[in-house]
Amino acid sequence: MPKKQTQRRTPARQRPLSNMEVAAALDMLADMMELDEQNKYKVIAVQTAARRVAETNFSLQEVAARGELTELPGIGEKIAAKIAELLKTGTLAELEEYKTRYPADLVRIQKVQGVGPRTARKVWRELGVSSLAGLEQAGREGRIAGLPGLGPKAQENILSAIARLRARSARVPLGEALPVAEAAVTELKQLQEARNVTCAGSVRRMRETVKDVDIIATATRPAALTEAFSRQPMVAEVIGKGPTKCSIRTHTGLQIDLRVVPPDLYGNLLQHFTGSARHNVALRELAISRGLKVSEYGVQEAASGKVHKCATEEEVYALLGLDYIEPELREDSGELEAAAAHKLPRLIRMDDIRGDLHLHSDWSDGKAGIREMALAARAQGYDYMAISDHTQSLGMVRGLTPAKLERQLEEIAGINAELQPFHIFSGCECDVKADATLDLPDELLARLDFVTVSVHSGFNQSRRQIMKRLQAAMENPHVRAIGHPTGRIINRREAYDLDIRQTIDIAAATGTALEINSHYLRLDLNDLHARAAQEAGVRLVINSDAHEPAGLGLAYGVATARRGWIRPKTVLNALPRTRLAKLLARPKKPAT
Ligand code: DGT
Ligand code: CA
Ligand code: ZN
Repeated sequence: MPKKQTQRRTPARQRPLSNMEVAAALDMLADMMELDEQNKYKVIAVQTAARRVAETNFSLQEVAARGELTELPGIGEKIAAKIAELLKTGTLAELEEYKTRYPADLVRIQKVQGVGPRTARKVWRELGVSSLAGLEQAGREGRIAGLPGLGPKAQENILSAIARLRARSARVPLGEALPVAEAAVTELKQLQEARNVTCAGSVRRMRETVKDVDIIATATRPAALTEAFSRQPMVAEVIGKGPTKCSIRTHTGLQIDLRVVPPDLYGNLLQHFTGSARHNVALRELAISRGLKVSEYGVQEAASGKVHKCATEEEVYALLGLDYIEPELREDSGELEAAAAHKLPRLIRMDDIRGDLHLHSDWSDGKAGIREMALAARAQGYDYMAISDHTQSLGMVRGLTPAKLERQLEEIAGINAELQPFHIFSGCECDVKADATLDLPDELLARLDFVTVSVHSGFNQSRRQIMKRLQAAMENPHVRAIGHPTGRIINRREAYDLDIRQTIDIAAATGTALEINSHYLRLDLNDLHARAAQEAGVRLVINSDAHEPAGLGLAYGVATARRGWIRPKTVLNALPRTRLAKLLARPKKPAT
């Protein structure tokens, strides 16, 4: 027997699949189902399960052994069976069957923006293309343009989408990293050797994506802490371990670097490892101009050589004559100058938020009734909310027709009578259609308290047409806000081709608010755009876009706002209920 085959026959799996590997197999299955144009909801169920598995911070093997897979959120009988099969055999028969029918790389082709399953199968059947590189080459040679239903324009779009895909890094969305980071900090704090434990790096600065998680700790016995950390249940692999450092990879695939530092330097080191690198460089330069040298070993007086060790970050900044700078602002974008001049903004905080003005219910694609959403919003401590269900022309969703909206208004009035002083503002998330018309008649929009308009179609339109749509929406006197204004999905979809400067200017001129959508994959407006909007006098609204009570959180949106230097008075849903009601009772007016 040839040597190659013997090798292949060595036991298929000596090591059980990690959660990441199970998630990857489920993702692959979902991709194959999509390629095969299986039922959309079934695809989504498998994708959701993959995400749940990827987020799970304990060993699935043990859960499966106890027969408790179905107790995990979002995992039903059928998917539990698939996971069990993967854990037991290392493979999935259903997935293997798909792989006999389609080349595995074809799923990557369908993910190129503007391609999709049908075109992917077409280029494979007609051109024999089954990889991204092959698709790119076919495009360069002009062969895509010759296919039925495609043309030179489509070919050009595909080529530039591939280029963007290539440029995209492997950074993890904050919403996936932060829960893992927080769990790690909690576990570390419970170890008896631990004293202070804090997240540092980009996670602490709440960047929308992160490369890894950095944690700084102090300990009674540092080596005992790194040793104990390396043996935590969340650890899938120890990358490196020493007496004061430990790098691990969790079951979710994320890397965590733990550094144990001396207590008297905790402030210096936390400051150093929080970064950003650019903030630190600027801080060092500023220090030099004041006769000081800043490093992870302390703040040194250049003249005398005296070293100040700082147990807190506040001391580090104070020694340099600076006000304390919140981690979200540490990006070298004016924060040092502002801190020196005592002009840092009072940043918006979670407890400034009084309500949520973009919520869905089961009147469109939400999972809960209006009353249930209202009770959940009230339980968050909010004083008000707006119901903003999708409107009729949005394809997959049973959106609001004028008749449905009339009935919804009656239901809202009833619930308001019951729940006052908590208040539900009526509204909708009205589509602005590809032709720049709104999806519901003006007479109806005029009767709603808070109309948000969003772009949900025609993502590939020209900048001119996109701007025409946004302009038409904002110039409508009944439209109070633009939802997820750029349409980007982090790591998955580029923004449509809008002119952000012009969007902000029109928002200012018309008195329309722009949303910071708090979904961790949206987060648009982003930090920089939000800051520019605030400077132009535009109001922002930080919304969850929740489709169920569990989706109500605004933490990522508020973090984005803080990174954008946003003050409470810029934020519409930081207004008390009566002031917001008054504002909405009056016509929109331009920013002053
Ligand atoms: P990322 O890429 O999402 O992990 O971003 P960070 O900021 O967490 O970067 P990371 O993990 O490479 O380093 C953590 C912190 O350590 C960083 O924010 C500042 C500090 N640091 C790392 N490298 C340098 C450097 O070359 N110069 C300075 N001044 N600080 C650095
Ligand atoms: Ca980092
Ligand atoms: Zn939307």
